[in-house]
Amino acid sequence: MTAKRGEEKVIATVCNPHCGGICLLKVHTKDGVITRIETDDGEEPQFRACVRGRAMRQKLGDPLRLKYPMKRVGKRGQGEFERISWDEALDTVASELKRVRDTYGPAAILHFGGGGDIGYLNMGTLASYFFNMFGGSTTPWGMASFEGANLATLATLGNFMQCANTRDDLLNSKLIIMWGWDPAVTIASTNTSWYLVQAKEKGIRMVSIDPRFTDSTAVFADQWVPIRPGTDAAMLIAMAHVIIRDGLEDKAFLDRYTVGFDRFKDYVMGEEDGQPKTPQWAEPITGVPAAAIEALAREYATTKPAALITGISPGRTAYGEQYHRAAITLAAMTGNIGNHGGFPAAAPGGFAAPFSAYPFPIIPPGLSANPVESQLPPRKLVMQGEFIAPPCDVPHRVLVADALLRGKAGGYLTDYKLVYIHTTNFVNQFPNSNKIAQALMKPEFVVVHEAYLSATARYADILLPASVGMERNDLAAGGATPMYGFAQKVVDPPGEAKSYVEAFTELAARVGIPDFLDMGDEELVRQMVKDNPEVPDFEAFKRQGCVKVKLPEPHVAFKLQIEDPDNIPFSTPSGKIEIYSQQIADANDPLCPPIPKYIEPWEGPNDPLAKKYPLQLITTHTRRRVHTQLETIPWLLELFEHAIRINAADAQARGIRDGDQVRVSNDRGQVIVPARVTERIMPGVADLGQGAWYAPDERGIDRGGCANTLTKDAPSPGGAFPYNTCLVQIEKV
Ligand SMILES: Nc1nc2c(c(=O)[nH]1)N[C@H]1C(S)=C(S)[C@@H](COP(=O)(O)OP(=O)(O)OC[C@H]3O[C@@H](n4cnc5c(=O)[nH]c(N)nc54)[C@H](O)[C@@H]3O)O[C@H]1N2
Ligand SMILES: Nc1nc2c(c(=O)[nH]1)N[C@H]1C(S)=C(S)[C@@H](COP(=O)(O)OP(=O)(O)OC[C@H]3O[C@@H](n4cnc5c(=O)[nH]c(N)nc54)[C@H](O)[C@@H]3O)O[C@H]1N2
Ligand SMILES: [Mo]
Repeated sequence: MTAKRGEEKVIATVCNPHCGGICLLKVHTKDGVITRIETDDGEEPQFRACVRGRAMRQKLGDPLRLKYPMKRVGKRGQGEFERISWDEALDTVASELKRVRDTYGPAAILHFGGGGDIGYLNMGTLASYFFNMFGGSTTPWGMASFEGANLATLATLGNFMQCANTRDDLLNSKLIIMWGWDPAVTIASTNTSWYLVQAKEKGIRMVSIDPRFTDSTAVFADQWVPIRPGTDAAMLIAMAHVIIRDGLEDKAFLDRYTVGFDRFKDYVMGEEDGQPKTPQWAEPITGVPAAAIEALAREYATTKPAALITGISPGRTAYGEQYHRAAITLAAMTGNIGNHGGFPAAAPGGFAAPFSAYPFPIIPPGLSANPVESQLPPRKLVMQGEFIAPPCDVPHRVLVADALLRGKAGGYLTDYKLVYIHTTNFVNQFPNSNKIAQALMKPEFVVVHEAYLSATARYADILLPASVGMERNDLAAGGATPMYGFAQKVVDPPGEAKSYVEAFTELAARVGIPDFLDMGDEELVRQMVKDNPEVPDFEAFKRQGCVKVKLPEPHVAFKLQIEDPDNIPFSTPSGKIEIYSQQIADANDPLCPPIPKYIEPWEGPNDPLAKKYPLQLITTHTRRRVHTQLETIPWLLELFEHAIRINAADAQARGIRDGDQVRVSNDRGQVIVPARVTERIMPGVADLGQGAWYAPDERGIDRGGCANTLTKDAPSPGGAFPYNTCLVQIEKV
């Protein structure tokens, strides 16, 4: 760094480690070491960092950081490595890539990435660019966070990335329904909680629908409605029944802006299948009293404007896409789309503001296609305007372990021979960790490009050490609170760790990709904002660490379509909000119907498996970590104990007391963790926070308490990841 020895420097940067927030950090350094982190105390809205952002300096110096390239010395999976040079590491990776491509074809290279530290340059897009230029790869599809929401929103509203109002618009609501949404913990865009505090001060009523009495419920809500996981579509559809029965639907809105309401109405009222979807029908399914469903339905339909904020977690269930489709339909029925104070009931973290940055300008469009995919027929259930639309024969991410294990013989496109994993902790974060760990023993060669000795890194043949935020430059752009962040380099990475830009540029040269990138990361950030009127002064952007985008009024998604429907259609095939989706109908899958329906999830209370495993497990995002990241930070370990949270009645029936060690198990695996006995979760449901580090002992019992040791590796028909559909038993050990 340029400061003199002993001199303190303060550098502005942003923190965006995949929590959905982008916050300002003012980082004090001395002699190249971070000494203190402050946050935004400037003009409103301030992008104040949370406890994780302020603890970030312990992340950089973590003893589990990978500092040097390494090669495996013991058996794969044992985690024994020996330091090698970058030259040896890159030469080996380059020759293996070429060997596998030339021997088996590029589809035999499975490239798996995409989470991590999500700046534009380091989120994995660069890796896709590399593989596309290299001749292609198999790139599994499906977004863990919200694939169900993606399908539902594209099908119904024709857009996914821009379907949220900016958070300041919440102050225009008269009723806010937090449906499976806990922004006090999950951030869901910087400042969401700040606006909710203001909404509370303003007296705006808030209701929380959640199996847990969350921190957001405790702080913001006037009412808590506990609901059985995976049954949200049933409650929403029963609310639709009340609204139709009482004639409360906004008929003018439905006539003008939607198609297919009559088909939905027939289903709801029982014309289609003889079963009216009344609150009494939904009560035994959802566990929510019919009177509460009835009251909320009437309240939502008669309080205008009202914001139904649908969290994405209820959509991470079997048939989770139906929940999102039903919610958007309800927002349309009440005329709460495109108006101030309403909300389209689509994925809430969307990129709300009319940003110019989203396309990744450094990738020439013609070169960004994957040659392996261009040759395959399209998937059946691809919606018009889909952002990433891999064809059929490319495995869903939930099925990668199965694809590796069974390959061609199991009906997959090919036998996968080389796996390149980056920006994701595959073993830990995808369903059925034991199966993934087993599957990673199969390929001929495994590269893990990582910053930590993660559960996945243990399976590498070659480990490439990556730098993390604050050790390199990157661009971040925030949605529901509009801003750009300069994720600026503050200190050097440890040892020989390198940024993606450096590593892929060097790897590209070795495999013979000419002109991959000819500039460093700061210059790339400059290029990305070059023509962006919202970032007129690059030097000021760098100095201040962020640009707060000032909008003349809160941004409301789909306002233009609602104000001028004759000239500005929705981007659906019909130009309208599609309650009935012909695109979905064309795929002809009875388990993904063209109107939103409640389909009983597998591994629910009525599944025969419930006799053996009677508790429904949910796997929430916790305040102590971001997925598996930050898990080893001592300050954060003090904040929140990793434990299974279980209702007092279920604990008592099992002789479990608060703090007891318990075994949580099903046919896929076992974890041993402490139990927290609480009234803050409904009976019959248990919560094991996702992201704890997978650590099987010699008997295969996961002592780290990773949620995915228990979850099932089956995607929902519409692509949703069923992380919250999982039956378990809990017993005292
Ligand atoms: N601190 C922290 N913040 C994060 C993350 C993190 O790891 N840590 N991860 C970030 C990422 S990538 C994402 S995608 C988001 C995820 O954000 P969310 O998906 O919103 O987070 P979750 O904690 O899974 O779930 C939110 C709430 O939904 C409830 N819930 C679970 N299942 C159901 C259900 O079936 N029905 C209903 N009604 N409610 C249900 C849970 O009890 C929880 O209170 O969070 C982001 N923010
Ligand atoms: N049971 C259960 N499982 C879940 C969820 C759930 O709700 N329940 N949520 C799912 C969701 S929403 C998500 S988004 C996923 C997240 O899943 P992942 O993205 O796999 O989770 P992370 O722990 O963030 O893993 C990112 C990895 O990238 C590494 N990394 C960080 N920065 C860099 C970098 O610049 N370069 C490289 N190469 N590596 C880097 C980190 O060290 C870390 O190991 O988890 C999913 N898994
Ligand atoms: Mo996510």
